[in-house]
Amino acid sequence: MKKFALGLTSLALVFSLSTSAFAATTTYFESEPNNSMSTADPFSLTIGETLLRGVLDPIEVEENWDYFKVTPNKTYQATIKFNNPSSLPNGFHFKIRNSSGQIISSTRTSTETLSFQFQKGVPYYIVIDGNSTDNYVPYTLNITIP
Ligand SMILES: [Ca+2]
Ligand SMILES: [Ca+2]
Repeated sequence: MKKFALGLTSLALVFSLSTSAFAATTTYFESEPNNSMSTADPFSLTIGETLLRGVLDPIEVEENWDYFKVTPNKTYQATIKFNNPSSLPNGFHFKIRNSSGQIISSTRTSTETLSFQFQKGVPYYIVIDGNSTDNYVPYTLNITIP
């Protein structure tokens, strides 16, 4: 009987580990044109991982920004970083703008992680900025909410 109870406990442990390994991941892909607040690609936030994926075009092809927009349905504390920082050019970074267009937070390098609190019901714009990217640069921005 004691053996049986032990077996159940380790089974429960395995189950909870595998459950957390499959925590919600939602991916949103950009849709061009998205070079301004009015053409931003909408996304939602939830507990787990939210991925924003796109390609930053060379500066000579179009305006060199990708805008994403979110209006959270809850207040969330999040960490935000690029998934593939080493493959991004120097100076590749992102900003968070409010609905007036003001920059309220930003990174300066591709490897920086931002800690940010999204307030419920407030619109935010996340802007991917390649500085002076002269090549097509695919990126994944990872927003993690524990
Ligand atoms: Ca793009
Ligand atoms: Ca764009």
